[in-house]
Amino acid sequence: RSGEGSISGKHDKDKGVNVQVIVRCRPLSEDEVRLHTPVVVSCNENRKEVCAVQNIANKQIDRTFLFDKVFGPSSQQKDLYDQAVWPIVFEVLEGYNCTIFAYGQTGTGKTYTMEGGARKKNGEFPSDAGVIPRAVRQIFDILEAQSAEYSMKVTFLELYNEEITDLLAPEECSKFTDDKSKKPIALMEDGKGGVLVRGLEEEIVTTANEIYKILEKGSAKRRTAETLLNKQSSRSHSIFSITIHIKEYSRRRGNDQMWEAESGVRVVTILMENVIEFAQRRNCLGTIQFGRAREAGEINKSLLTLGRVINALVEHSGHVPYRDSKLTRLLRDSLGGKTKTCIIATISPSIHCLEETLSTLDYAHRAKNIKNKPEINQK
Ligand code: ADP
Ligand code: ZZD
Repeated sequence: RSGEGSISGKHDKDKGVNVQVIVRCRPLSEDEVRLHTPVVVSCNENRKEVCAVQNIANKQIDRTFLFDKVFGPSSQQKDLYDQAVWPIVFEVLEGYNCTIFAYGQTGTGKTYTMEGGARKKNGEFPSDAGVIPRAVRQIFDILEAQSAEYSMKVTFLELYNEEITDLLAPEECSKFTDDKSKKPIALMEDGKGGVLVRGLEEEIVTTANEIYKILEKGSAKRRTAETLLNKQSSRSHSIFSITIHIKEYSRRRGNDQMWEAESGVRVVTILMENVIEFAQRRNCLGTIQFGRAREAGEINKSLLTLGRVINALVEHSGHVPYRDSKLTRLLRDSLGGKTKTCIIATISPSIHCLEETLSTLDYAHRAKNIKNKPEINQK
C-alpha cells in the first residue's frame, strides 16, 4: 500500500526491496606480502564501509563506500556465511526465490567465496568450504529439523562466449568437438518473468552428499571443458541452482506428523534458489596491469549487457536490455524481478588492483539501488 503516511520505505512491498550488496576484501597473498605490496583498501566492518586510497598527482584522495555488509581480509568463510547468507537461505525455505552471486576481478576470491576449499578425502566438511556447500548443508539441516517432506533438484551450467554448457549432461552429450551429439539448450521465457533453460539436465537429489557428488562431477567437467576448448576460465560464468518443493503437513492433536486428508493436502511452496557464481574475470597478477582500452575490447557481451541492465534499472530509463545477452536473461528475475538477490563483490587490497577495485566498488554501489519485488511462490 503506497497510501498516505507510508514511510516504511524498505519494506513497502509496492516499492520493492533493494538488492543486498556486500563486499569482501581478500588478504594479500604470500607472494604479495613477500614483495611488500602496498595495501590501499581498508574495511570497517562495523560501519560497513570500504575505503580506497588513491594518489593522484601526489595528492591522497580517499574514496569511501557504504554497503549492506563488509567483510575484511581476516574474515572467515563461516563469518560471511552466518552473517550474510544464512538469512537468505532461510528465506528460500519460506518460499522465496533467492540468488547469490559473486562479482569481481579475477583473483579476488569469487571461487574461494562461492565454492571454497576442496572436499576432504575423509568426507569431513572443510572449514574453508564456501557459500554453496554451506547452503546445501543448511538446507538439509533445516528440512530434517522440520521433518519436512520434500523433493529437490539441481542444475549446473556454464556460460562461455554466449554458449551454455550443461555441466551435468552425461558424457555422450558433451563431445565438445561434435556439435551434432550436443543436446540443444535453449533459453525460453517462462511467462512469469523468469527464464527456463530447456534441455538442461535436472538431477533429483535426496541428500547433501548427493549434491556434493554432483558438484564434483560438474567441477570436473568444467575443468575438462576449459582444457579442451582452451577456454580462458576468466571469461566464463557458472550457475548452480537448487529447486526445492516442500510438502506441508499439519500436525493433528494426538497424531504427530499426520498428513491432512486428501482434499486437505496442501502442496504449497515451490522454493527456488539460484546460487550463482558470477565471474567478472579480468587479470590481476599483482604487477601486471591491463589498460582500460584493451579491457574494453576484451570484456564479453554478457558482462557489458549486465552493466547496461544495472544502469537502466537504477536510472529507471525505461527499456532494460535483458534480452541482449544470455547472462542477463538468466539473471532477469534476480535483477528487478521477484527474486531476493545478494551480490557479493570481491576485491583485492593491493595497490596494483586499485583501478579495478574502484570500478568494482562503483559498480557494486550502483547495484544497491536496484529494487526487486520478492513474492512467495505458491502453487
Ligand atoms: P577468482 O575466482 O575471483 O578468480 P579465487 O577464488 O581463485 O579468485 O582466489 C584467488 C586466490 O586467492 C586463491 O588462491 C584463493 O584461495 C585466495 N583467496 C581468495 N579470497 C580469499 C580469502 N578471503 N581468504 C584467503 N584466501 C583467499
Ligand atoms: N573450489 C573448488 C571446488 C574447485 O575449484 O575445484 S570446492 C563447491 C561448489 C561448486 C563446485 C565445487 C565445490 C567444491 C568441490 C571440491 C572438490 C570436488 C568437488 C566439489 C566443494 C567443496 C566443499 C564441499 C562440497 C563441494
